[in-house]
Amino acid sequence: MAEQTLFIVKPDAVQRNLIGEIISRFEKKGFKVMKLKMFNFTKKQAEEFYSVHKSKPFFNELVSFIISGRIVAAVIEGNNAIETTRLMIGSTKSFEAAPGSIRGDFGLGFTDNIIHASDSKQSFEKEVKVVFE
Ligand code: FUP
Repeated sequence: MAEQTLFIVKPDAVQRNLIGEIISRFEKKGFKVMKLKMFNFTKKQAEEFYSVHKSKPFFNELVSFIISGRIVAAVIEGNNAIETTRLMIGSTKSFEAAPGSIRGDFGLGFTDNIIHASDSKQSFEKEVKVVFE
């Protein structure tokens, strides 16, 4: 069943010229790129985007990082998009992420962990509004 999800190439990956490499993985897997945008989050947008983490001790660090440079957001579509994309990005701590996953292949960071992807339909719907509307 065709489903959509959203991912963000984070500032560390944009800085390291990994935009094409990352988008390419999703295209090769079979997903269609439906929306694509390069921009900087305002602080307000970033706080809204990450509002589920508002009470967490790492919230300020997370917001500072995501606004620290340009990012690329994409909406992609394909079978089982949300779950499959989460598998493709790998676990949150890049230094623990499985080789073969995006985080596992390209980074060692935790806050600076290359890529974000929606973790549920509810997150996708909220995130797509913050980024594209
Ligand atoms: P993920 O969905 O894999 O991006 O991970 P989480 O939703 O658990 O966390 C969101 C972001 O917060 C992650 F990209 C990394 C960052 N984070 C920290 O910087 N410190 C923490 O202790 C936990 C998460």
